[in-house]
Amino acid sequence: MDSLVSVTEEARRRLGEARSVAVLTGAGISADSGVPTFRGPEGLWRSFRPEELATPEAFLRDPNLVWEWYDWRRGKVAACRPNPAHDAIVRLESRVPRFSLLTQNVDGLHREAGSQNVIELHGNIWKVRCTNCHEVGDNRDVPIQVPPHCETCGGLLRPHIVWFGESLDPDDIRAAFEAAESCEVFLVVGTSGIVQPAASFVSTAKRAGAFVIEANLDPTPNTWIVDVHLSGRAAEVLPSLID
Ligand code: BJW
Ligand code: ZN
Repeated sequence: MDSLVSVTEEARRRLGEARSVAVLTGAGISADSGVPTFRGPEGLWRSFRPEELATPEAFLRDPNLVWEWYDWRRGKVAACRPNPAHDAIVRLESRVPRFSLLTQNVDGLHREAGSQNVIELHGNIWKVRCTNCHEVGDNRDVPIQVPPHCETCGGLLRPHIVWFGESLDPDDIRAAFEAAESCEVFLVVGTSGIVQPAASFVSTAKRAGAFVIEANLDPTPNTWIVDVHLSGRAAEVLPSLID
């Protein structure tokens, strides 16, 4: 039977030798910074119903309610800093010739840590989009005026975030699948692996021949297809895997 040490060593060796790496992250990597996750015992979906807050229908019904929820979350994220897992991914990017970071997180902590080639699949909590003229802009107001309006046309602004039932940016999806299909090592960190299409990048990478490493506190639906599952907190597992 493989010992934990040899499995971890194999993962480290593969990552150390790879010339192309793609990383997929989820809420678990930011949990160590204090950002709430969605699922699990302390996840947001324990206290809030996604269909009332994270769908276009919910926003049409009650934009103020949705904005108040985002205002509360923006306040929480504003108090959080990148952790050693975000920092380790920055170091990984600096030494790998072809590197892509695909994140489902909207908190912006990867860029704040210094990651360069980042695709924010589900948008960014510090961006707003006009429902009328569709212009996207930055807004870091905490608290934000509820509801906020577009400076250009006066239209109602919404969070620049991908809600359930909405399509991800087609260019992002294309780039993400391309990264998953062409990398030698695919590292998936802190995601429950149930939200599509992001969850499917893991099996795409595996099918295309990548060595797949998962780092998570718990097993996920992806665990049975990955080559190595490293159990633990991202802020501890990633630095020891990457450095
Ligand atoms: C740690 C840790 C530590 C904790 N260290 N680890 C195919 C089949 C079925 C359904 C669909 C399908 N295709 C599309 C759908 C519908 C839907 C979907 O996937 N639903 C599923 C729930 C079944 N997908 C969509 O609607 C997507 N759009 C789309 O596909 O458009 C085309 C289409 C539409 C409709 C039908 C068909 C096609 C859009 C998805 C947008 C997701 N948006 C959200 C909310 C954004 C709001 C916001 O942030 O304000 O994005 S949902 C929420 O989940 C958020 C996250 O990015 C996303 C993923 O969550 P994540 O990151 O995995 O977090 P958690 O909390 O779930 O897990 C945390 C993990 O970390 C756990 O595993 C812990 O163990 C671990 N952990 N602490 C390491 N310290
Ligand atoms: Zn506008």
